[in-house]
Amino acid sequence: MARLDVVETFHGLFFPGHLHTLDSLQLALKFPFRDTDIVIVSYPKSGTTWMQEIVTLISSRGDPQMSQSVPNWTRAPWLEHHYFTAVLEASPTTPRVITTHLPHHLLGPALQGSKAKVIYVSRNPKDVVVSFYHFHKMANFLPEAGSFSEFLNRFLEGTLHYGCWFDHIKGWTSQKAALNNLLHISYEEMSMDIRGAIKRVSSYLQSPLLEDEVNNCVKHCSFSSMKDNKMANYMLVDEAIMDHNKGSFMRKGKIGDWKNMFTEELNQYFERVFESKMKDSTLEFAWDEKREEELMNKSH
Ligand code: PPS
Repeated sequence: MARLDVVETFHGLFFPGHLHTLDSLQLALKFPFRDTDIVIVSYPKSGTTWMQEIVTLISSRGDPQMSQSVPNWTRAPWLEHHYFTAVLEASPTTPRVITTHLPHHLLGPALQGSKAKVIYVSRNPKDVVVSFYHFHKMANFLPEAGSFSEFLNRFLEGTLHYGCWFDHIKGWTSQKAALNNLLHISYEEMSMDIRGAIKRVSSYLQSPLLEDEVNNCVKHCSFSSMKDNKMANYMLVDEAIMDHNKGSFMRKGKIGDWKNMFTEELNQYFERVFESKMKDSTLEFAWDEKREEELMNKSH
């Protein structure tokens, strides 16, 4: 299934046809979740692969055997991808670990009433848009990125593939969703204190770990370990689909890289849109400017 130039439009959002069909998207909305399922939810480029690695490592008590022998899309498949049903049937993980980029207004109803454990991963949207921009350059199933300012404009309008970042984070972290078994953790928290983040996730998943096991999780989910892990770094994906000469999936793994791409003017524009779109939100962000310097210094 190549369909590299196909775009699926579903409920007004665009999805790459290489990974999605209208059928696979429809099926996702009707998925019968089990109370034992672990669901990793994120807007693209927010730390999804990192959380897949963390959850895999927690489930195997720090033993990297699974995370180093099974690709991330098999051990934690995306609910909305066309291969999902086949992969899940042969799933090597118990409990099942399911990943999704779908917004809450689409997936919320399927989760309603389920006790599935949702882990929502967010990231500073300025770093998200920069990471997404670079990813568009290497992923041949995504549209041309264009210039960074054009791309940023599309991000802020919510017209990029997978939809609007603002709707995504507000939808999933709204009080209604929060009551429904949801752990919200940010990329910045993971960067600043990975040990604490692993403990938070393991305690949420009711899989307490011994100190040595936490140490092993920390070691195997580091940026450098994952960059070398073919089961997480996407090097298994054919050149025709991801052009590894044009960039790496495991690109920088840093906080604050947006400062290398945003001009002062773009930053002011971003801040204006952010303020207006988030004015109805009470979320507090770990990427608050006050803490950013500290986070950047601590990040590898
Ligand atoms: S995707 O395509 O939506 O699944 O992408 P996603 O995994 O959400 O995000 C990719 C970015 O996460 C970075 N990453 C990490 N950073 C720090 N430590 C670890 N272990 C790690 N694993 C993945 C990855 O490098 C991408 O960010 P950028 O800023 O592009 O480097």
